[in-house]
Amino acid sequence: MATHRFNPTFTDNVINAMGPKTTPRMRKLMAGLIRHMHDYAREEELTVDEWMAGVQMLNWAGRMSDDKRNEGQLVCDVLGLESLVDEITFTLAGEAQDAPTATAILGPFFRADTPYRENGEDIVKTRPADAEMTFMHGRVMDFQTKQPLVGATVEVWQASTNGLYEQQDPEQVEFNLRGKFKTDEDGRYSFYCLRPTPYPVPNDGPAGKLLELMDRHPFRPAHIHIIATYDNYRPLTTQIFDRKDKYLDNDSVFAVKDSLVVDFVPRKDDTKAAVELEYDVKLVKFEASSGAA
Ligand code: MBD
Ligand code: FE
Repeated sequence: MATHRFNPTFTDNVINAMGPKTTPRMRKLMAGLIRHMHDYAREEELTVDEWMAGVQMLNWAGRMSDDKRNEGQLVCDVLGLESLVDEITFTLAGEAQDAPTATAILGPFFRADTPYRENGEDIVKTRPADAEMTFMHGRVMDFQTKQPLVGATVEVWQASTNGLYEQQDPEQVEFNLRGKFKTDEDGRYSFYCLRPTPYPVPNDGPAGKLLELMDRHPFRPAHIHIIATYDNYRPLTTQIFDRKDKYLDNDSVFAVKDSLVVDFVPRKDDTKAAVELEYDVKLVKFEASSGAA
């Protein structure tokens, strides 16, 4: 059976070492992981030095990670794994013509404890000199009925124009460029934010090293992160991207989807913002879902 010149029973021995108390899912996931890792090592004839370089990368990612830095996730992101898992998990929801809002990856800069803010509030608490202020607004609605969802939560976060999220940057006040909003009686949310700008993912760690070794740039297209939730609806994690951005076709973490590309347009009669973005979020009710929730 083995088409290679290495010990033909080795991989099965490792897989079969799992005991009877392993859950079926764990047995399947680990067997697949072991089989693919071993096949990979045999196919590439991975040397001890090359394998150890990978181990050092993993250890480096671990040492670098804390509550402000998730390097393991970023390594997965530059290798496309988080975007692939996102696609696998949400494929059924994202394919129809009139589709619910598509998902995109969470990324390493989400913060669980972001405060609620009032609709119309400015999330730019530390304002960069080159800020292009944006009024973002829209509705959250039921994907099928198009009825507004009153009291839905819309959580957003974005990097500043220097390419840093607030937890990466001691110059920004805590929770700058983050906020949670509740939709009003018409299902509407609104806030002022920055027009997002493209930036490099942190490349001073193993993710950056991997990008360099693969001769790839670290840039992400300008984006705003969104999580929208409502009782009995499938929670949505996504990102929206500026159509004018030059990195749409080569995002360093492979997260762009056509339906998530949006247009910022000039805003009239508002001294607080030069551009605006209207964006409606369409959520899927759990019972109405055809796919795996
Ligand atoms: C980001 O800002 C981001 O959104 C993702 C997904 C990965 C790295 C940096
Ligand atoms: Fe991001």
